[in-house]
Amino acid sequence: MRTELLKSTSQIQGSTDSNYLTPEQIPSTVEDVLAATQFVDIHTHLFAPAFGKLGLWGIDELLTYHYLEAEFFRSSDTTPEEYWSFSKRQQADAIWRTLFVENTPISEATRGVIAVLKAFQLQTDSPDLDEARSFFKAQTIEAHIRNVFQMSGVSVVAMTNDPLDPEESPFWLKGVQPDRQFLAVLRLDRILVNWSAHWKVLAGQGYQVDEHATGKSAAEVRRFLADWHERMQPVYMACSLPDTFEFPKETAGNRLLKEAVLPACRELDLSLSLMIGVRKQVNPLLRLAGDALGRADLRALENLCREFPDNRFLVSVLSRENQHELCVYARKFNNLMPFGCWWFMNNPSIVEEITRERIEMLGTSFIPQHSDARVLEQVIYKWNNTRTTLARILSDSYRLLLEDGRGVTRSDIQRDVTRLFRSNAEAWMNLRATVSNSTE
Ligand code: RAT
Ligand code: ZN
Repeated sequence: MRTELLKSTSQIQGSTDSNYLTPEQIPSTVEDVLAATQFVDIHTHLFAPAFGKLGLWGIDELLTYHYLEAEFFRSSDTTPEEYWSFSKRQQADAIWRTLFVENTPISEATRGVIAVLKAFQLQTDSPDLDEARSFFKAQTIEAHIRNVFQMSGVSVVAMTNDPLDPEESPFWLKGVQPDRQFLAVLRLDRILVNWSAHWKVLAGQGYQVDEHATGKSAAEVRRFLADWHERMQPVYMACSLPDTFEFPKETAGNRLLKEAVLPACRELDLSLSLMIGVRKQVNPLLRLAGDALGRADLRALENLCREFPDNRFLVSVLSRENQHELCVYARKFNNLMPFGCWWFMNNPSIVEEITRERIEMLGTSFIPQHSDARVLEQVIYKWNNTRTTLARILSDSYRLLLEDGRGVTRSDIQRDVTRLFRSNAEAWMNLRATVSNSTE
């Protein structure tokens, strides 16, 4: 049956390429191409070595990832108050004991730690963390980064850089050399979502802004963005928004979005990334692990895409229920680029569902994944999992195409994988220009 299909494929006019793969060759070719292609990671919370201690890595950081902290409280009697009073090392020990020794680590986040230990040939069932700690202690950060990037098949990552973060901004103000592997992203949550708590910081820096973002405020925020653009050379601007986000609506954040951020993005030729659907601090006791999600009304996105055709929007949505609408909007607006399976969506079963839907509705015109890594070594398991899931999905897509009557070559697969995992991101981050600038 399959051979018959293949024969009929080669009889189609223009389909006589002898390089067409047989149905049996497709899965292994897809796997090979995915393994050999260097990916661009469009959203992480990693930092270049120049940012010193802000860059998290090693076993204690891996174990105290907030995804694991949330799981820890489900299986331990330790209260959040007690947990936060522990040292980082004690926290990591408690999480290891609870989630990895007393329970089997079968959740996505726990399996991730196991996969990282395995990647470095460390014991995965040890009762304590001694071996892992001494392994990581022996690494020097630059060489370790090179190794980790190579193991994860990632060539470049985008950071998340908040100019109003009191720990981060001093590095920028002092001057940081551009790093070809860690690209800056100007993050605007404090300005667009929490203006009332942060306008005074801008005012304190000499920008003439006021609490309600009236008068000169928008022009002054534009000046602030231009100054930070100069300092950071970001590859895009970004903001995470609540599920209640509405546009248009008369708020300080929306005024600054419309009159400062969107014009600045147009002028500087930068995309704006909107990550929509977070419900911050539904359980503040859990700190970073205390955020949840809500279904958003994506008409706000529709309005933005239509009203600002000269802006480009990179968009990820946190609610599973919003994923289908996002694909529909991407079909309507080519200034909208869906990216990644964000946070609570980044589990293989949901990634599979979302990605199949996106391929069916958008072909290769989207960015399937970002890692959102906060701890360096996480890129190893996150990208490995993405490759595994994508291999299955792409193989199925090519098999269906073959059954419909069109053969597939290795170079077709290479072109598609490159577009999905590199060139869409490169185009929306103006990456070629940035990389060549930083090497000049
Ligand atoms: O996935 C995460 O680690 C979240 O805590 C958020 O940081 C989210 O990814 C974001 O960028 O807001
Ligand atoms: Zn993030």
